[in-house]
Amino acid sequence: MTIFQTRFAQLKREHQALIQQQNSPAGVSNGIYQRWKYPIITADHAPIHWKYDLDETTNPFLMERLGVNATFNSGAILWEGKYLLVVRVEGVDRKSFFAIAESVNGVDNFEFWDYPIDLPQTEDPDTNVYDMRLVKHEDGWIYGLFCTERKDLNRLEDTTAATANCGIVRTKDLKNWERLPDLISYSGQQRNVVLHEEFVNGKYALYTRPQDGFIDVGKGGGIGWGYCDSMEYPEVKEEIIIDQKVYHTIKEVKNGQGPAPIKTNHGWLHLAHGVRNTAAGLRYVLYMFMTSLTEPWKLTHAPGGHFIAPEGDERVGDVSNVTFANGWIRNEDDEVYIYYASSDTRMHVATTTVAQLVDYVLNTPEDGFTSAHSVKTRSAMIAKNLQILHNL
Ligand code: M1P
Repeated sequence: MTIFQTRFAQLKREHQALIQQQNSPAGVSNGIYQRWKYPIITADHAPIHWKYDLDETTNPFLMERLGVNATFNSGAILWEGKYLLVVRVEGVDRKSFFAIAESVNGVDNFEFWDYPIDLPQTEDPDTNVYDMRLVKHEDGWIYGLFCTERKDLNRLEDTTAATANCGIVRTKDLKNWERLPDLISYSGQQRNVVLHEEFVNGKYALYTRPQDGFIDVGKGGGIGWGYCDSMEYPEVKEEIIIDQKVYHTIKEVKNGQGPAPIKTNHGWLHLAHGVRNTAAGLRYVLYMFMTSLTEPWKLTHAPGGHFIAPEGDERVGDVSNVTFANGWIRNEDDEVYIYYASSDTRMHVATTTVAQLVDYVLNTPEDGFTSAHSVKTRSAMIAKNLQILHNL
C-alpha cells in the first residue's frame, strides 16, 4: 500500500466512526433542559473531500490542502422531517462560510451536504460571513439573515478596522439562494439581526443590535426592534430597544437576539446571548425572555441570570468562555432542540420542551439587581422548602 492509500483508509475509518458515533444524555438534567454528552458537529465532521486533494498523483502524501478550523454558530430548521443546521464553518484561512449538515434525530449522526452554500454576492462583496438565522416567514420564503463583514474603508491605516452589517438571502428549497440587498439601518453597524416569522402591523419585523463599533457596541447596544416594508429593499428607519444591557447582570457589556422566537400560548419565547467582562476576558452566556403575543416588542417575563453558560470542555476554544446560539428547532411534539456553540469552536445540543421553557420563563425569579435582593429571594424559597422537608 502507498502512503496515500494507507492514510486514505485511516482517514475514512476515523471520519465514519465520528459521524456514526451515538450521542447520549449527559448526566442528570437541571429540569429545564438536557445537555448531551458529545458535541454534535466539530471541525472533524467536515467531509474528507473538503480538505484533501484526493488525487494521488498531485497529493502523494495525502496532505490536508484546505483545513477546517471550527464549526459553530449554526442556524437551524426542521426540513422534510430532518434536523438541518446551517453551520458557520471556518477554514484555517479564518474565512467563515455556510454549509448544511443534517441529522435524522437532531442529536447525532450529523452529516454535511456535499458542497457548502454558494452564497451569491452583492455589488460590494463580503469579506467574511457568519451566524445565519434561518426563518420560515409567513410570506412563504425561508430567509437567512447573517452578518457580513467588510474592511472599514474610513480607517484604511488600521488593518483590524471592520464594519458589520446584516446580509440577507432567501430560498424555497435550501439549495437555490437569492441574495437580497444588505439591510439599511441608521445605527452605524449591525450584528445579530433576526427576522420575526410573522408580519406585525402588516410589515416585516426585525430584531436588531445597533452598535457604534465592530466589536464594542459603544453607545448602542441592546436588542432592538424595527420594521421593514419590503425584504427586497430592506430598510429599518427606526429602532427601539426592547431588551437593554444592564449594569451588573449577565448582559452588562452587550447582548443579542439568538434564533427567531418560538410562538407559545403564553407569548413569544426568546433565546439570546448576554456578555459581561471579567479579568479573563468576555464571558458569553445564553439567557431567555418572553414577549407579548400581540405586541412582540413588549417584554413580559425576564428570568434572572443565565440559562446556559459554558461548562467543562465547552469553556475552552478559539474564543474561550463563550456560549452562543442562533438556531433552535421545535418539532411537531413540541420538543425543542437548542443548538448552541461553545467557545467559537464546536456545536452542541440541549433538548427540552416548549412546556419546560414556558415554565422556566414564567416562574424563574427576575434579577433583583442587588445581593440583598438575591438573598431575600433565595431565603424565601429555603423557608418554604424547610417547611416541606419538616412535614415529610
Ligand atoms: O466571539 C463571540 C461572538 O462574538 C460576536 O458576537 P457579538 O456581536 O454579540 O459580540 C460574533 O462574532 C459571534 O459570531 C461570536 O460567537
